[in-house]
Amino acid sequence: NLKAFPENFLWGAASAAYQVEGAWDVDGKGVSNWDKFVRIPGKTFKGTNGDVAVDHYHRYKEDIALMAEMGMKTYRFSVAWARIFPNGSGEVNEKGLAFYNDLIDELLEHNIEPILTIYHWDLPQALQDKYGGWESREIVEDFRNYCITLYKAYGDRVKYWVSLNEQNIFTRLGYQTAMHPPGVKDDKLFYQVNHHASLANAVAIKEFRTYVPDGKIGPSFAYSPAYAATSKPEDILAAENAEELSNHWWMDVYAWGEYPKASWEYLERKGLAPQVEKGDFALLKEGKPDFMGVNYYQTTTFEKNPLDGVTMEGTFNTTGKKGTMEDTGIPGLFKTITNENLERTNWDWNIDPQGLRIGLRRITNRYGLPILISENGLGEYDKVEEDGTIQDGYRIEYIRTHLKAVQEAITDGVEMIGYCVWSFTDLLSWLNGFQKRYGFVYVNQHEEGEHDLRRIKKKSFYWYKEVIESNGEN
Ligand code: BGP
Repeated sequence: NLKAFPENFLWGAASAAYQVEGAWDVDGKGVSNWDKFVRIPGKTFKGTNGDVAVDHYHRYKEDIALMAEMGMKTYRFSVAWARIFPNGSGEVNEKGLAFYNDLIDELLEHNIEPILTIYHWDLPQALQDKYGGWESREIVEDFRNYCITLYKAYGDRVKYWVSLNEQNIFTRLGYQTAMHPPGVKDDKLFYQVNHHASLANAVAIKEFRTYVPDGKIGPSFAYSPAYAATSKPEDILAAENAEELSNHWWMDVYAWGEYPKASWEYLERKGLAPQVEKGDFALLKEGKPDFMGVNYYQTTTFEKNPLDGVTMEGTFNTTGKKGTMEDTGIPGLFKTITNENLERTNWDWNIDPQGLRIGLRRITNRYGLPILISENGLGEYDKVEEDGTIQDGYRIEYIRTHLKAVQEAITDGVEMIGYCVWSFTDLLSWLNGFQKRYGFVYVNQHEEGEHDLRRIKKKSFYWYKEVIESNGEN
């Protein structure tokens, strides 16, 4: 017997500014690191950029009408920093502020609870140029100022806030694999950048208490629970090392203001531990979140990694062809392997609903914080049939099984705030263009050929509508 979903459970979907808005240079918006990065040849699938994306900037009313038709209770979106501060700091762009103002009002008019993500990867390029963006501590003050501006502008109406989206991913892809801006491979810098981002996260939360005292805020962490490849003790240790250095390294800092011990010692020995200044840990402890935002897509399975083994530089599958994922790891600590017990998508992401239940329980037991699933979903090729429909039964199956895992976790005692599917409409996949789709609503947007951006409800749209109507009983 499973417990029911809570009564005010936030059923929703999520997006990010760069992936949906388009209008990249409209109404005074400044250039972001992504606007620049996508113009470097070979960085994204067929050189796709977000200049237009799915043009949500101009079509948000149409998109919100579709959300309302579906009965969505919440919509998680992000603010483009460079719309508010074209140069990252300094003068506010009133037109940028007005856009999100209108978006928020439109959501509230349709009884959709806004969840606002402050930072979902698009950094004003001016700050990258000025002091290396996250590489400098200076960013903490600019981030503080940006946050306060948002709190003052929207804090009266927006009650749920996400501070940083997937700090572990944007720093890893930006500073270990060079797949995201600024396209660097530098392990030492990676940990330093993360320290700055954690400080910024803490400052965001600290200021939030003053400006939005009745709101709730937390980071969204990309949580991939670690499994051991075998029952060999060395593989179990590898999985523990990975859980600690790939997950607790961030979540412990969010929840407790501390880095996990063994990982810290390891990085110190290697000369990779970040430089910490006096007062940093006190500040980190002040940034305790109200909830842990969890973006869950898959688990990762680990085995022992020899001292001359693979590094974190290995790249992801951005080809859409199964079997093109590289193994990654830290020599001496752990390395990833393909879990043959699990199905995989065409992008080699394993499908593991039970891993979600396991992960939710681990977070609850370790941190005791309520959880918002801020992303979960299936990226696949979608096809418009001759009759104009999109039969994405595979997506329904993915979400249905993951929702069951959520309900099992609730039954296990996990406190859940809501569940945001990635994504509502199709949108730009950072490195995979428009071929890898996640939405309930198809958008006729492609790299080539005819693309009029029209919206088409997929089969999953009608299914999720019923899920929401029945509060998850469907
Ligand atoms: C998460 C990001 C999202 C989204 C999603 C799907 O890591 O927070 O922005 O992109 O992953 O990723 P992808 O588009 O690479 O399949």
